[in-house]
Amino acid sequence: MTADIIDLRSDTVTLPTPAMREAMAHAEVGDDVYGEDPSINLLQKLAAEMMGKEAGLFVPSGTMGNLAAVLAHCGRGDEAIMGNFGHTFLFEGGGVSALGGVMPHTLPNQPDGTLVLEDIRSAIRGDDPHCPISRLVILENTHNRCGGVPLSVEYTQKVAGLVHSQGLKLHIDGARIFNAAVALGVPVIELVEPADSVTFCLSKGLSAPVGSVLCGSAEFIHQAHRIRKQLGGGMRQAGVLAAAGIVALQTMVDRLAEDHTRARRLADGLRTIPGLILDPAIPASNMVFVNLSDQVPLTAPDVAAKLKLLGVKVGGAGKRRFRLVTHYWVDDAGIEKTITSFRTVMQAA
Ligand code: TLP
Repeated sequence: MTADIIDLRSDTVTLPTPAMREAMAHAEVGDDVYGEDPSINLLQKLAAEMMGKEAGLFVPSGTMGNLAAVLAHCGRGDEAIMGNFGHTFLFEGGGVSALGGVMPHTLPNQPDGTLVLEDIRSAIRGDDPHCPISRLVILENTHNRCGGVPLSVEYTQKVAGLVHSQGLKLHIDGARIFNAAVALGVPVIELVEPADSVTFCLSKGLSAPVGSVLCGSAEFIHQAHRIRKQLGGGMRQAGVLAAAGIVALQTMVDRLAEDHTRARRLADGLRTIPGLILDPAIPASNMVFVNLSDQVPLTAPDVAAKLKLLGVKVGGAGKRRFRLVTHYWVDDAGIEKTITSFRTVMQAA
């Protein structure tokens, strides 16, 4: 990423840090399908310890982590309860249905990313041969589409209590669980303790080039490991990737607070520009959502194209809505440049 291009489309655009490249160059590797890649084994151990789970499984993407989790928890025809704005429902290619025959049962996500407990209770089916079997509930933390909001420990515990009392399992799509922990000021282990499984991503705010880790009980991970092989995710000498993931976990977690501070600064600046309407809540983590007011004669893609000419890339989230995500490769000057560029484009509109 060159410093003159400010890329706020996502934290997935982050490049590996120099320390990661160094670790990758010297990574000890082996055939991971035989369980012989020391770097992957170390990453999985470290990840499991950080999540307070028995075991971890390195997967190429968050999508595969969530898919392997759903397939490990559910059988064909079973139902997984999830938010209608959840990433698994909206943005994972329908994989749970296409590859697992699992039925998504969507419930309305509230603006704070939660599912209403009563909605979950009513969605869980009784023992009736007419109905699919309710097997799993999925929460997303932080919740991407709901503004990057974190879900609290208390809420997660309540959902887990309900879910477990009915014999279901709880999976957390924790692609950005470290952002949630940092935003809430709580240990990540507490956020995921109530869940049976969690996927978290190394390749978003933590800046590793590739990969996510799925964590859960040893038995669950044994099953997920088989499923990863079925999905074509057995990666051989992928320790070169895991080595970057280890650096990510060891050095990149605490600094996420800087991204959150910059997201607030960005929101404060954009709020002052006529024609832009910011979501009322202060950004809770690293995402800023911006709408164009009805008076602006341009669409979001028009504005994004003009910003790009000024060296600022923003993500579309609808015809009149953008998503801007702060990360390691956007510094204070990048935030100021983004605000100035938006002002220039909006003044000319
Ligand atoms: N999210 C991407 C896009 O797919 C939208 C982004 O730019 O934010 N869970 C959550 C909550 C995610 O936001 C994402 C990626 C994933 C899972 C999937 O991760 P990958 O891209 O590694 O498959």
